[in-house]
Amino acid sequence: LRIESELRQALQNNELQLYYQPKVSLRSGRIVGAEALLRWRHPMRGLVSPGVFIPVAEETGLILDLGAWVLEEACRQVREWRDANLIMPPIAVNLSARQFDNELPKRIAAVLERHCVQPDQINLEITESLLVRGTDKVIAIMNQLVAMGMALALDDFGTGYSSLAYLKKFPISTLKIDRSFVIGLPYEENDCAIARAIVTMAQQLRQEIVAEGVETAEQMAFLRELGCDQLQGYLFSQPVPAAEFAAMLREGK
Ligand code: G
Ligand code: G
Ligand code: MN
Ligand code: NA
Repeated sequence: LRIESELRQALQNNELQLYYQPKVSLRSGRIVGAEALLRWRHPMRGLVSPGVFIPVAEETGLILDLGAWVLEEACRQVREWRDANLIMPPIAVNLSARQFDNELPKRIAAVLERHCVQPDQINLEITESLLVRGTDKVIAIMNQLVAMGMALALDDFGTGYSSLAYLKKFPISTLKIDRSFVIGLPYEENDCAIARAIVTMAQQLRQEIVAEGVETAEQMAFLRELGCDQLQGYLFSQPVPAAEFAAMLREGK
């Protein structure tokens, strides 16, 4: 309960911040995107992890206000970067399943318009739980977002209940292999088999594939060999504040 009320205040007191973690092309080694990740600078507790407060926000419904703030802030930032003449790859924001209602496409369109941001500058990351609830209504909302020009990525792939059938039904252009399967590469046979299967399937479905949580050069080499498109992880960079991310781009990374 305390976290909930403090989180409400955090929204008003500017205690929230977005960090950006680069996504890197395995072909060119260049930054080709970033994921925006929420951070909370609590005046007493210091940096509070989203692993702690996102579940509370999900439970209480506060995730709707947080999610709206994240979209607004990401668009504001993209606009600021553009005004500074930085060429930005797409920035991905995480969407909670709870944000997925009929009004979502309209709400997102309004935020994009307010900041004069093109829809292909913002990607949306969704989780498998949304697909499992996957009614025709959810598919219709996704199709509207895609029709607006937005790309959808499926986060944490492999940890939930999604199957081949789901992947065919939903207009998803990118799969993100969950960190838990990347950890054991290239030494754990099971992780290798799972990673190989996911990449092969994604290629057949013409989806881009991003490996999460890449920490070692060996993992990277294995993923490149498999034909994975992008990596995200500490090997290249942790999530960093906006100014640091912009500096990385300026250095031509
Ligand atoms: O950044 P970190 O690995 O600590 O994030 C922990 C969890 O919080 C991850 O599962 C991540 O997806 C989630 N998360 C981070 N930022 C956001 C956000 O803006 N919205 C939602 N819904 N989840 C987020
Ligand atoms: O659930 P989601 O994939 O949105 O969350 C991404 C989370 O993974 C972020 O909290 C981020 O800080 C974390 N993360 C990103 N790269 C790495 C990594 O290489 N190793 C580990 N252990 N965590 C990572
Ligand atoms: Mn994510
Ligand atoms: Na993930």
